[in-house]
Amino acid sequence: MSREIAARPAPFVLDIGRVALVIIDMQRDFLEPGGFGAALGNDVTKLRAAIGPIVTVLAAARAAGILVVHTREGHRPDLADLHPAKHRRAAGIGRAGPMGRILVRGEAGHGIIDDLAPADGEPVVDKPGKGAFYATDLETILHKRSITQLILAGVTTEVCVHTTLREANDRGFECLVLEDGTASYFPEFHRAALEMVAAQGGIFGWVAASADVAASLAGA
Ligand code: C5J
Repeated sequence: MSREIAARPAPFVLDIGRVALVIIDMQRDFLEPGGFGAALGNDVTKLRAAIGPIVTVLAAARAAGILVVHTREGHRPDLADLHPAKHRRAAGIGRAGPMGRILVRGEAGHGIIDDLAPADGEPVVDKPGKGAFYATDLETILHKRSITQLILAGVTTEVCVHTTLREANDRGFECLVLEDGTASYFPEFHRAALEMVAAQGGIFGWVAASADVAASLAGA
């Protein structure tokens, strides 16, 4: 069954049997004080605006029965999967903080915030990089379910959301990005990143409001 969602640069034709919601890195380490985002000098409160819209779309996605995938950026406790090049520019990774070792799997800070906790059966993809396809089994999970369309949400718009969007495009997925269900520590980067998606006839895909996406999922 297909439905149209109001989107930029053109309506998105949603194929309910082939779409997945991918929620990127809504982890305490990015959204709460004392984590990775804060260690890099960011105001983490700027990301909280995305939570409500994602909660709305997540509820609609679950009700519609579509695949929901969660991702988490982070590293093995021994940091064996942390490239020195990344470590040099993010020296806080692995250091002890109020939510445990920063950006390390199994620590409290690495976990997804309670509002968006994964439900039983929803795949959680752990990724060592910014993109959700690099060094993960995400592509296999999506292909096994015959997914061809992705609704992308999460943080941050210009880093992990964009990297995943670009990886997905080159793998042939149609991508719709939630304009209010993504956020950045830098509002101007958020705006520009969304513009980049829809510019040039939708060079990377579509941008839509969460309310419109949730309404389409609800009617599906
Ligand atoms: C960053 C991310 N910003 N999830 N990660 O380092 O966007």
